[in-house]
Amino acid sequence: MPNTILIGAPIDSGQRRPGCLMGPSAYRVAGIAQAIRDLGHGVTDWGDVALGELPKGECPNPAVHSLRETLGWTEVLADKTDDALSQGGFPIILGGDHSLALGSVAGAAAYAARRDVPLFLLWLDAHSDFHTPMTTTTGNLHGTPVAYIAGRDGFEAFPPFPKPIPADRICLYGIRSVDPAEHAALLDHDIAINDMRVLDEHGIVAPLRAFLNKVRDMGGMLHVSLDVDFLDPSIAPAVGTTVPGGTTFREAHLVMELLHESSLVTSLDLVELNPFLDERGRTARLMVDLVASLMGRKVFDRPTRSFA
Ligand code: NNH
Ligand code: MN
Ligand code: MN
Ligand code: MN
Repeated sequence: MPNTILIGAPIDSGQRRPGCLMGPSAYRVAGIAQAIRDLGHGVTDWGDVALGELPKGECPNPAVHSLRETLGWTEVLADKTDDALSQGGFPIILGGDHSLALGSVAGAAAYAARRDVPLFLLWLDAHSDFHTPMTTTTGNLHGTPVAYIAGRDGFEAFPPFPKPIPADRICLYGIRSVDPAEHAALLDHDIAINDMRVLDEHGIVAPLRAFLNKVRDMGGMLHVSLDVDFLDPSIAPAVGTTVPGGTTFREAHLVMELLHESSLVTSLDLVELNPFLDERGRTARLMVDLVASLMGRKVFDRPTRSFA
């Protein structure tokens, strides 16, 4: 397992409720580095990324806010994520709202493109985040990264996405809130949409296995973006956009264990944690425990457990 590199991304600007910028501190207080070390992995904490001078940029949609901050974060996080991968590391980006994925996935895509390896994306989220800056009605850019990553038009203010991920290499998982404009656009793309209807019928394992098998067959890299609202609000209250009917404690751990057994995950975002909304740190601790499952923590370590 490569050395883990923690990258703090204290970002609030992709939405309107203050608090996500405390996310990186909450993960550190909840013991993320030690939890990973306890599993025998090396950990280096690069600290929190700072914004430099803001790039210029304009968007014709007047609803969009904080565009220049978002552009600034996108550039700097793309660079850091690419750097971490180029050093042979396993980057974990500690958010921060989901707009950080505009940068982290761009960085992973730039790295993958240079090495000529196909990049896949697993989006664990209640939301599809498939707006463009032109279609968003809230103006919150945390609702746009999947569209940027898939190469949709409307991101003219942003750096061109290094090598857009083809729709059939993107898997949305846990979806239960899609806006009309996103819905229409998703019908035009071949993205795997594992909404809760699909997961209720097929279970949490089969659709994920099918996607992971595809990643393996193509020798791909896999970026996982974990939004706190993927989880049911009853177990993860510290998020601004709670949606009922999310994954349970056990389902979420099972997803992480399958990801671990696959050995395919090459970078990870932890996003949308708002510690101001938490109850005695329980959401931050749950997210750290999920990371531990993804990195190999088990109750009982069976000597041979092949990933079929
Ligand atoms: N679709 C809504 C919007 O664009 C909500 C997005 N909120 C999220 N995404 N938390 O994960 O504003
Ligand atoms: Mn660099
Ligand atoms: Mn999201
Ligand atoms: Mn969400």
